[in-house]
Amino acid sequence: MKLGLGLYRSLLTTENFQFAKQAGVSHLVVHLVNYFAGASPNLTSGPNRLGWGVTQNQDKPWEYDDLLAIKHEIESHGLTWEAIENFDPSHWHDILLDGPKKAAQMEQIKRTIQMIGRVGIPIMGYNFSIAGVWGWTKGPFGRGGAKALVYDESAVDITVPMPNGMVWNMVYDPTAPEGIVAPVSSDELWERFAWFLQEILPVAEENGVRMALHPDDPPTEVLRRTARLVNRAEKYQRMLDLVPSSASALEFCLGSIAEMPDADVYDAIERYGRQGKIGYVHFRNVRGKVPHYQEVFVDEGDIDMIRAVQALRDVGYDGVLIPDHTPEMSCNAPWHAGMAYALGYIRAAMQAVERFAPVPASVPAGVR
Ligand SMILES: [Mn+2]
Repeated sequence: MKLGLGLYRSLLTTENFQFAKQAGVSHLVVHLVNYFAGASPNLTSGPNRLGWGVTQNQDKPWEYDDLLAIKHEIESHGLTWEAIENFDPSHWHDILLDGPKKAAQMEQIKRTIQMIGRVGIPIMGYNFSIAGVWGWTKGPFGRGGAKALVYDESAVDITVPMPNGMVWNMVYDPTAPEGIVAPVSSDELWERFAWFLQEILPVAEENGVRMALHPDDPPTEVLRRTARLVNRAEKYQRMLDLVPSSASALEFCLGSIAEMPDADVYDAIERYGRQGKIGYVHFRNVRGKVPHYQEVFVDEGDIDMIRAVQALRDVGYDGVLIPDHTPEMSCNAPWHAGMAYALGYIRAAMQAVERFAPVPASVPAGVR
């Protein structure tokens, strides 16, 4: 298994590459979307029109030269670029919303996947979600007053619709006419998703890119009047069976899976790990499930993270683990301190499991 770190575009600096290397990281996951650009983030629910900010990249797809320059920069620090995380809402809003630009956006997404393959980035992480990540509150709710996220449906009206021009909790069209995004049923959402998979997976296969799907965060049935896709661990199987492909994989978020009612994280690792379908792992712990849970430090919470690492090892998983949404610690570098804490923990867990846990006889060959 490999230790990774997720970096936002604004964090792609020499200092942060050094920070990663110093923490024992070998692989990076990069977010290219400029969250919060040009807007203050909406960290609580409510009728805020901006969500995570405005993205106006409709006619600005990612470019080969940019990605190649980032790759060279990453590699010059002795690191490997494992995955891109998330499409820009500007690039695929009408694929999610079944809008008029759907076909044109699909063609561009295909060119983007071809380009990602040419650059040599093995995984494209994505989240096929209309409402996106929304409904939580950030505050000093963590251990010792660490800033962490709480999701509590008794405190938030999750039926508040999205304004026109928004998808995935970002604004792609600030000039959209007044109005709201129409409700979307589960059947409609799965139809749109099936079409997307049928279109993209052959291109991904051909270009050596794996498409890794993040589950719903939060894993409610419906959010802002739109259905959720993978809000139960077994729906990952539905997705894999819908359009079978070697390029179809999971951005396996331990935290989101633990938040699902009735989910068993270790069973899910076993089930999807045995199929070789775990693309990379979001390593995060949580206390509680929908409708009320709290994000916590990796060493507390409902998931026995050592057991999770052992379960990953037992299915022969050899991919990347990255910390996810780590609580922020009180100091001059709250994000870095939280990440360093989680990275140290994950590294220790991997070393302990490799040193002390017996290797099962049944590790399937060729599974990563
Ligand atoms: Mn996650």
